[in-house]
Amino acid sequence: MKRNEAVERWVAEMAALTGPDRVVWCDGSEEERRRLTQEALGTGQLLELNQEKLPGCYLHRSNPNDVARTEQLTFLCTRRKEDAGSTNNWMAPADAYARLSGIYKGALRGRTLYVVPFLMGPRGSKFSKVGVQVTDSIYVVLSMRIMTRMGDAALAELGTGDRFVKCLHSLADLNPERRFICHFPEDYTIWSVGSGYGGNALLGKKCFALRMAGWMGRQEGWLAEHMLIVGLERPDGRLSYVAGAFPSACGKTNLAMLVPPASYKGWKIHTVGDDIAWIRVGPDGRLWAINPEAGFFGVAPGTNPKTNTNAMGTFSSNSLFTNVALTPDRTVWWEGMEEPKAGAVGYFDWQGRPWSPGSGTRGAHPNARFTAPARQCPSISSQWEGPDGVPLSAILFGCRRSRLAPLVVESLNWRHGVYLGATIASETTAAAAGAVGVVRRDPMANLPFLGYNVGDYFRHWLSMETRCPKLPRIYRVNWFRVDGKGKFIWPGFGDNLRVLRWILDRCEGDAKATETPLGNLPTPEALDLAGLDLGPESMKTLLEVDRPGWTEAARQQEEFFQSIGPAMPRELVEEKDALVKRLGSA
Ligand code: SAT
Ligand code: MN
Repeated sequence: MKRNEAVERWVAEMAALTGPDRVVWCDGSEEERRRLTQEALGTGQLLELNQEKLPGCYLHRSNPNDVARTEQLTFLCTRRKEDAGSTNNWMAPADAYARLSGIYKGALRGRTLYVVPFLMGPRGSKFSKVGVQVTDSIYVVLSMRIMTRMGDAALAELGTGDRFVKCLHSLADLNPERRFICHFPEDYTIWSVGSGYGGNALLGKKCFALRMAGWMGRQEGWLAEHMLIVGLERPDGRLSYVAGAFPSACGKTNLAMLVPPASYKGWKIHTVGDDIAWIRVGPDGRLWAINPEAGFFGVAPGTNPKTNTNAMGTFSSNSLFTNVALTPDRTVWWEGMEEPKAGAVGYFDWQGRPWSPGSGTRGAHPNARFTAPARQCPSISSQWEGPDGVPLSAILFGCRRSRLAPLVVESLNWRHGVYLGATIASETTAAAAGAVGVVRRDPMANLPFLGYNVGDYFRHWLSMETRCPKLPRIYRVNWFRVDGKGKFIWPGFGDNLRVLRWILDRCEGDAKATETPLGNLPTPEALDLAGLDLGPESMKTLLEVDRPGWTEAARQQEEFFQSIGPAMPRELVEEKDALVKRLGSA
């Protein structure tokens, strides 16, 4: 491999700061994977799973204090505080560098510094971007190997250039008091210390592909979004792609690889991505999306052959499992899989403690994860590594709301669609540290991952109207309404295709809708409900427009918009005012 002086210089600097015993450059080869795996098995960072049933699969148990993203310890370090905006934690760059340097200093004494060049986006795509992560965690190296195009492939793409994102990572002492995830977009730099967990430590993912790329996209005229990408093919061969933003742990992975209901003969699903989309205006004037990642970092609990058989197929080999339970024959188990017999012996919980099913404690952590190569997905699209990506027919904004938000709403136009995305509120999940089930604002399901001021972000979304002549339509969806007993009303999973079908039909102009104050809702007949056990009462709830509820919601939106300050675009405040007016005129 040809040497890249800029990378070498930066690695030398990071080594001088952290003081490792050894520096190892990763090339991404199979031999290297084997060697690192052996080493991690030796230190106990990985445990071998049953190699007959799960070939190439290993279990990792993280420190129990380090099991989810820590948003309160995540900072944007821009020169001007306004550039971080009202929703991000901010630290002055000089302060952040000084504070974290103190923690990194000598932190790798007795350890190895691994150098991991990685590519976000397909090889040979002009939209792809290179990063180099240095880390002291083999688990991180092996995860990056699955989640990105790692090693020589990335250095080849960089050539002799010096435009790469510099990612410094150390577990240090895993002390939550000394844990920081800092982004310096002006310097193309990410510094993360004190955590080995996914979104905190695999720096190509949320830190680069959303926060850093968001910053770049704003300057370069494109969008970095927390979205799945999926192709839907009808029996007659028509194929349309949809991108969908949903908060963490709200079913993006399941939707990206859904299995059509039995009555949908001839329909095919083409998975392109399950978490992140980089979206640009193509030469044909449409929006085109690539998936910058090469793997899936999915929530394990709840995944089973019924809810997501394609995920089960994807992680059946060459995958890592984090914080799941271990079975007597050294396979993996989590809540939502078939319950073993109560009192069965030989199980271990996610912390490695002897555990028995039915004991009343959890086997897997609620945010337990699988890390699996996308190419192994049975429903992977033939286009998933296409250098130009795929053209989008519709954009979904999803939320998890047990009340209020209807099953699906079509926006009236682009601006209204941006408003629908900007005003998402969703119940929190175990993907981030903190309380679960609390409704919070999550604009574009991207709140935790914004790389700049949320007001400027809204403006950037609005500006697509002038940049893109053939915009896709925007829809807001909610699969999570519950009935009086707290049970989900909509069956979800594969049956979500019924809603997507209405959306595709709308985009092609032949499905019925009713205009409501919220936007266009399907008429109950326009949704295909054949074979579902859903009475008219249930459908009424799923498609109701709760005027008092939305009037109160609009008031809360007003507060949110005001909290954004001067960067808040007036257009979205006007959209809210227009909603209030529509709600008032019965
Ligand atoms: O750990 S990640 O942040 O990558 C997963 C998620 O919360 O979406
Ligand atoms: Mn995510």
